Amino acid sequence: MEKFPTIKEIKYEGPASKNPLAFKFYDANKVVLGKKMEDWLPFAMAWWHNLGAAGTDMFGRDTADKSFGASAKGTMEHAKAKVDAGFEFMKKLGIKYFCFHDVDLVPEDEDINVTNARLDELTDYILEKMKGTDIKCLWGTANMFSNPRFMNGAGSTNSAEVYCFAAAQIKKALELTVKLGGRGYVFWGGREGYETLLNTDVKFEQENIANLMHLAVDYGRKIGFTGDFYIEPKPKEPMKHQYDFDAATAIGFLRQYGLDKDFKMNIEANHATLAGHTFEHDLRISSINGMLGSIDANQGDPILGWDTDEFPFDVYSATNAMLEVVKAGGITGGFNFDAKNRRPSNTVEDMFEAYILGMDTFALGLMNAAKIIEDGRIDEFIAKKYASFNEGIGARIRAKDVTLEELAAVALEKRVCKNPGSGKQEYLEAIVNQVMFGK
Ligand code: XLS
Ligand code: CA
Ligand code: CA
Repeated sequence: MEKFPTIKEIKYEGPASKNPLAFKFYDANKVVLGKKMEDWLPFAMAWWHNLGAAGTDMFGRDTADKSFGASAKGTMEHAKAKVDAGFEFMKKLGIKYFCFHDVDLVPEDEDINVTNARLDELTDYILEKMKGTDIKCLWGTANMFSNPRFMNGAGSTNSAEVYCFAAAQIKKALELTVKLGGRGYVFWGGREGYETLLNTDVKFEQENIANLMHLAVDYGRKIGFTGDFYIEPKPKEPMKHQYDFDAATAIGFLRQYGLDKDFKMNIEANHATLAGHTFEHDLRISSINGMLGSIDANQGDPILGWDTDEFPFDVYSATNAMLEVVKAGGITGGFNFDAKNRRPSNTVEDMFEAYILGMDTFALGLMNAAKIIEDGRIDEFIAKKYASFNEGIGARIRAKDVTLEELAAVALEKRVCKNPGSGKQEYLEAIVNQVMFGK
């Protein structure tokens, strides 16, 4: 039985269409810069938001019905109804990947063995569903932040017993990721941080997190996981200080503890902006370090200072992000819509329209990025901006063929520094607008 009987397959109808249940810009087979849109943009459904989040917030209860026809929530019947709904949803939108936490899939029992048995049963059911489709897991992860046992952290906990429970969850989630053909495995350190130094040994906690990651890599490789491990940086929320503040911090951590060969970044837009960066900044930092892995495609709200997980709508941001992705040659991960409908958007149509919005926004971002690259003026400007390093003393600086005394001598001889050259930001921004909106 269909879970969304009123919704047909979502098709591309082009920019003039007024059908809310059609793509205006995402045209899976359209070739952009030599590659199909669907290959540039491997979209993924986030199990937790799409099949789980029903509008509950700090002040009010659910506004949407996400029972998907099950007689009671929090049952295996409901867990299976979510699988049915999820697969129908992905098929109707042409989405080929999903991301999950262990506890998104099944109701968690007090006894971890009961939960694990449920996970086995449910992932068998998912495997059945996958047959005859090209839908796969993008990445899996263990939720080590909701259960009260993780109140002082998981890898960073004070309790060796809690650390074992974290290990058990990671072990299981890795097995499930492999079982479901996952490309990646995520560590988002939801409780890996602290509120006050009065009760925290930061060095010890960070070493313990790194040890746990090493154990996860060893086990993952042992059971045939060939994909990437990811750290998903976030500066705060739920903790005041989170260890994986942003891409630069997480990359430093990985290098410090010898984890950089197995790990890349999973960059979430809303987390980058919470860290006081732009989305594209964290993508650039990841990519220049060879660690651009996957993307959690969402957006925050500049007026609200928290993790609002909105569907991406900001075309400028998507354009800047896609410039990074295209210049990196694409990503081996995907674009996971870690986003939820606004609380009053509580219908089934809203669920589909949200994904259409997100997919169209990134399709626009991709097409704009291609146009900006093809236009060439911005790249040309950047090349010219640094041209003084192509000859003379500049070329010698690049070749690391100078001493500090020699450099100083050049300055002393010139006596006064001439204008170093305009940054021309407004000229460049105008090019972006012209490329985006000009005919
Ligand atoms: C929370 C994070 C989380 C991760 C996966 O802010 O975005 O959902 O993506 O644990
Ligand atoms: Ca995320
Ligand atoms: Ca988020």
